[in-house]
Amino acid sequence: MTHAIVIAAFGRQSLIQTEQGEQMSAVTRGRSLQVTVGDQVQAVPLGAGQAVIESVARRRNEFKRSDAARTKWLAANLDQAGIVIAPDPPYSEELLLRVMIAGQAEGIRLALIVNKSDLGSARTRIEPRLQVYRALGYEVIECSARTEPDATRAALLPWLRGRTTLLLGQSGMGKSTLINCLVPDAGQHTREISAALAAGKHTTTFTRMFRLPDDPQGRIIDSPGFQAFGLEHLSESQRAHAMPEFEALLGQCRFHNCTHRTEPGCAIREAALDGRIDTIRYQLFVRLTGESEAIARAKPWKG
Ligand SMILES: Nc1nc2c(ncn2[C@@H]2O[C@H](COP(=O)(O)OP(=O)(O)O)[C@@H](O)[C@H]2O)c(=O)[nH]1
Ligand SMILES: [Mg+2]
Ligand SMILES: [Zn+2]
Repeated sequence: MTHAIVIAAFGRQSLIQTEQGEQMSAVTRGRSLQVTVGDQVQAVPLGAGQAVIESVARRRNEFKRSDAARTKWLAANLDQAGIVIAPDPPYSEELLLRVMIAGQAEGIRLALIVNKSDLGSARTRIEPRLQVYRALGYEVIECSARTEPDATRAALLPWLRGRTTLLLGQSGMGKSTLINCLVPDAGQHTREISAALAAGKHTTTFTRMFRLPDDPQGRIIDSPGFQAFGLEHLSESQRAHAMPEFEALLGQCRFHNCTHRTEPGCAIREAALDGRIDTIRYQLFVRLTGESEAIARAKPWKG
């Protein structure tokens, strides 16, 4: 039995790496055993670069999204996550809120990576939003992966150093450009992993972990871009607790089971109405709750 870490996952196939640095393609024993990138596993080598994963260690945290039908794990056992946004095409405030709630609910340290900072006027337009995130305590790191690769490395490598970081973001923000800027041989690695996983042409549809140059402990995890980010795995209360600006106000509403939408005496709505908390995030939060209820109503009753 060998101890290993999952460095790429594609369906039931994964690529694992032992402490000695040996890589093997692996499947799990049994369908109920699911692995994701960053998992610590016990595996039995079968020879010829193959292995069977027998067990998965308890996760310190996990970044996941879910809709009514299924849950998708992005990665586990993270030190932090960088959410990549850009001024053009404009990032979605709603997707950003959802990703932030998912990470915050797991206690994962989050930073915003604002790419394409070279896009002057579009960049200026999002500045008020960046101020909101800075005020909430999130680190905001600016870069231009395509036009200023050296400055981008200088801005990001100190933040990445010695840590395991998940990079995630909606498509088009420049995540692939960023990975290629930070990991010199990312393209070659991805082709090798893709071949090992027999993923064929779907080179961007799986999550994989890279080593950072000149950084023995540093790891960066690239994940596929997304167009939707469901939070069905989180209760209303867990979502509310994942909003840092709500924290001091929770418990001050008139009703203990307040949904912070229309109830009289809601401390959070009052704070949004008089500008003490950001109204855009508040309104998006309220919309999440409404959507969740619609799904709950549509589910058949199982008595
Ligand atoms: N202006 C500008 N464009 C960028 C920058 N980084 C990436 N892009 C462009 O944005 C587009 C999407 O980049 P890509 O890395 O494929 O995004 P991904 O979908 O997030 O992986 C491409 O046309 C890139 O050339 C940047 O720093 N500045
Ligand atoms: Mg990409
Ligand atoms: Zn309330």
